[in-house]
Amino acid sequence: MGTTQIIAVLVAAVLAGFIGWWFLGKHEEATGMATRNNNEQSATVVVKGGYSPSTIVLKKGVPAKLNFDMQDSTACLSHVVFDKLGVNEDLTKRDVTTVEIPTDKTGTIDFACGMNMFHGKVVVK
Ligand SMILES: [Cu+2]
Repeated sequence: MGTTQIIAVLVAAVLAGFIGWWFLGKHEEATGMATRNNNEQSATVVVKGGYSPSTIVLKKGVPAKLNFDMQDSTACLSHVVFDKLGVNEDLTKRDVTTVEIPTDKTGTIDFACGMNMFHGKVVVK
């Protein structure tokens, strides 16, 4: 192997490592667990250029509240829409807007901004 080939292999290895780290890191960051106490669970979603975390895992059968912490001033994210639940909340009225999530059955409940550009989901399991 010539020097050029060795360098090419090294660069490829570094790139592969970086891509792996990026995806794993992202994945971890994107999922949030709800905190549970007594017979209630809640989770906070920060709204700032998107939803963080964008996936929230809830436990089935425990009443759940999602607190949307509004830190974005663009019109795009001003509303949060849960199509399945018939919820369309204006997040600009309060700093934190609470949405109650039914947890009577397992499944995924999607939510999005008012223009359907940013997405998140609640997974009940
Ligand atoms: Cu939008």
